Amino acid sequence: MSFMSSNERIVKSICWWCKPKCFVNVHVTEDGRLVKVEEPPVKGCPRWRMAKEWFYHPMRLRHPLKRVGERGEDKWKEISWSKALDEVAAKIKEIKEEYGPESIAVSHGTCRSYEEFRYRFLNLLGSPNQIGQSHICHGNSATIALAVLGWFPWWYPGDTLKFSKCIMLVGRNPPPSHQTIWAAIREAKKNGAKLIVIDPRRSESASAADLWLQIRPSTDAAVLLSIINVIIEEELYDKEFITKWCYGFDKLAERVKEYTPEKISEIAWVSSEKIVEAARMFATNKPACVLEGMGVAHQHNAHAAIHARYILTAITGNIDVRGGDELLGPNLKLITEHEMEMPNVLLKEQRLKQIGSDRFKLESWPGYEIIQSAVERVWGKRGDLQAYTSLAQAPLLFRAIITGKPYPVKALITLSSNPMITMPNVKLVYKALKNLELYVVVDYFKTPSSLLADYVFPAASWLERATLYNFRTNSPDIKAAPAALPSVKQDEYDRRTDYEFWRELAVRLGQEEYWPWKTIEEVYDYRLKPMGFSSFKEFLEKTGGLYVAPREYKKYEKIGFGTPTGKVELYSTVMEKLGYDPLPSYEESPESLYSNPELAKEYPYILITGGRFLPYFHSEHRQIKRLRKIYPWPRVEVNPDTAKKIGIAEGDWIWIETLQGRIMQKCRLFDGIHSQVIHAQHGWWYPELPGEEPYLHGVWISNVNVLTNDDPDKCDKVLGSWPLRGFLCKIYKVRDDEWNPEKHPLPPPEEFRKLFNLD
Ligand SMILES: Nc1nc2c(c(=O)[nH]1)N[C@H]1C(S)=C(S)[C@@H](COP(=O)(O)OP(=O)(O)OC[C@H]3O[C@@H](n4cnc5c(=O)[nH]c(N)nc54)[C@H](O)[C@@H]3O)O[C@H]1N2
Ligand SMILES: Nc1nc2c(c(=O)[nH]1)N[C@H]1C(S)=C(S)[C@@H](COP(=O)(O)OP(=O)(O)OC[C@H]3O[C@@H](n4cnc5c(=O)[nH]c(N)nc54)[C@H](O)[C@@H]3O)O[C@H]1N2
Ligand code: SF4
Ligand SMILES: [Mo]
Repeated sequence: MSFMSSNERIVKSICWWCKPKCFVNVHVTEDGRLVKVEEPPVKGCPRWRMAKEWFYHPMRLRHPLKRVGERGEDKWKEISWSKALDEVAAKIKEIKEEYGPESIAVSHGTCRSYEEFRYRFLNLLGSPNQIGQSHICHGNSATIALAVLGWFPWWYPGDTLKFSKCIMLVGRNPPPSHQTIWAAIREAKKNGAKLIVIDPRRSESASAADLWLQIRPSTDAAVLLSIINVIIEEELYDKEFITKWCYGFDKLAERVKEYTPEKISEIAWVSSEKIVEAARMFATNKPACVLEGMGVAHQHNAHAAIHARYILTAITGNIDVRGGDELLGPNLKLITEHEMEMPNVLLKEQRLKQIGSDRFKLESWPGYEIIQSAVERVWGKRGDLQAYTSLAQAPLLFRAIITGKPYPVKALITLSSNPMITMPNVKLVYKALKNLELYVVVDYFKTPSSLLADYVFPAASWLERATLYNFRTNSPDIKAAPAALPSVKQDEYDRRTDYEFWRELAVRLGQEEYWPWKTIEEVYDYRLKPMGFSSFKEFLEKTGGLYVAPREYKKYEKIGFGTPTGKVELYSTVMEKLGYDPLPSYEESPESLYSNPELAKEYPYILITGGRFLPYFHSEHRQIKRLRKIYPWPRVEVNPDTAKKIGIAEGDWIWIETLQGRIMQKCRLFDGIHSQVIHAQHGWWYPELPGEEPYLHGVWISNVNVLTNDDPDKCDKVLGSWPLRGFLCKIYKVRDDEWNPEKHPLPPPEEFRKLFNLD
């Protein structure tokens, strides 16, 4: 902390507006007002300039709110924190007594809050029911990695990626999604690295690639298994590593025999030459790594594609080497985020009740117990958070809220999550949220989800709270920063950290002895003590907020792998034990041109959703005028030949329709997409439209999750993750006599309902 002028100081803070979590300098006046956020060291960040507008925005929540009208009427009264928490705690107690603790659930979004306290709260309460985005956002990758490698190779941009000689991006596009990773890839490329991109679109990454495989969506498992087939056929694998450290190579070799490039070429719409070229390029340039992203994680068959991706780096000898899949291991002295979750306090009988864990067993309690005990045996501590490796399945939980089966779920707390936009099948989510006895939201802003809540709590943002981040326990490193601004400002706002929210609720529910620390800084004092720091403050002073542990490679030569066999499990004994196929295989999507030709007659295009774009982050920042000026409306990418055939042009509003419903976005002609593939953006709502029903700040108009199908039968059968990409749709023009978001006035309620098929 250094002083700039007499009434301004600079605090080195950690920005959580998106994934790189950059250190940024925040300028603050002495009386606690934000002056500005300085430009971060990351090129191309579009958000830092919006800091002041964001922080002082009129839709930013200032005080806790209690609903006074019906759900969805957008009528509220301000209430104090203590009164609101007393009332919420009393209601939770009542629900717990009547229906059991499992009837109380929590939902999370992408990891940008204190992830560790949700399960601490739930485990102590006795509920196994946390749902969230980690099921589809790297949590599925982390779970498979822990199962087959015994640790999750955290894609750590700066210090490993730049040493790679071959980088394969599978369904991942870092230029808009993760700028620091892209900077490292560019550095590696400058040093001669090859870049292979597997993506149905000519993304920014594909444009820069040495080799681009433009595949049919959701065929990644087939393509990766075919690449493995070539590597084995041509004996390009690392024989020594496989003999010493891999389990099940012979069975794998047998399995991939049928995945010949010729056969897969037909399935995946990519030439066999390119499959062979990718295999050779990957296996002969070392070290090599794979970064898989949401193009893979959001498929119906995600587990197989992700498993194949880890097999690929393993058989080429790229595990725990610099520039490959580096296994960092835990910080053995710090009290980790995972330890803070207290998974062991939940009784066995409660674990068994986790919704979906009898059906989707890998990323829920049954898998967690087998996977993490092997990890702990070898590394001395467990890996990635329980909130990423043991979850209730969201689509089944929402159904339980509606039907009461397998048992009633009556209360939901969503903290740092906006399910009305980011969960699949939002019409069902809407029905579920309305059916709750208690719905609590903790957020920075008013959102469509918060409109359905009984209580809305204003969260202190990253600018108003201290951070100590241990990479979800996947790394020994630590990133930390103090709060830059006060979270409470008399007569202006009264926000609390997410930690204080959980603690205050927990204390009211009799968990006081487990939450002895009043503030998040006190928690950090406690967690850092075993590392020899007397306090969080001392840690910041001595390290400047960044602790990087010394690196050591090929640690398996000393300790083995954290799997049941102690080896890399090409053939997964964990999956076998849980009753699944231990090897990956390709399965056609249940809703595709080939599996459902009848449906394809009416819905002839393949829809992919949610490819990242700047300047937005998921559903956030649509309130920020500075950003809306740059990017006012949602875009759907359509091949020019397709557009011509249908009679639509650049900039037209078009309807996108699936079996679930229809929405409208603006057409962007793009010749980098196949003529049968459509790519629609996600995260769109219109904060400027009214909050009351049926408008709900425009949640039904352009929100792509109106279209996604969360039918549990269509979810990944091992992980329970839901498909957000690769299903059938049709598109057609919004007629000139129909309304669109650029037209005024807004249609009256009944007309609006009709237009968007709202019952
Ligand atoms: N169709 C489709 N759907 C998708 C995706 C897709 O590609 N296609 N992507 C999926 C993926 S990978 C993800 S991760 C999810 C993201 O899903 P979410 O995490 O739900 O989305 P966000 O809009 O980032 O954030 C939700 C809310 O959290 C609030 N918030 C942010 N930080 C904090 C905090 O620290 N504390 C509190 N209390 N609130 C906070 C924000 O104001 C915002 O309202 O979306 C998923 N949904
Ligand atoms: N600007 C911005 N940055 C973000 C976010 C954001 O919302 N906005 N969200 C953050 C979060 S939570 C996440 S998870 C990351 C995700 O970041 P990434 O993992 O990079 O994911 P996406 O950009 O969603 O998708 C990557 C690519 O997958 C392709 N794709 C679609 N279907 C398929 C398929 O079937 N196979 C293959 N191989 N590719 C396919 C898309 O064309 C797209 O180019 O981004 C993070 N960064
Ligand atoms: S918005 Fe993202 S890229 Fe920009 S400073 Fe924050 S974390 Fe870094
Ligand atoms: Mo994500």
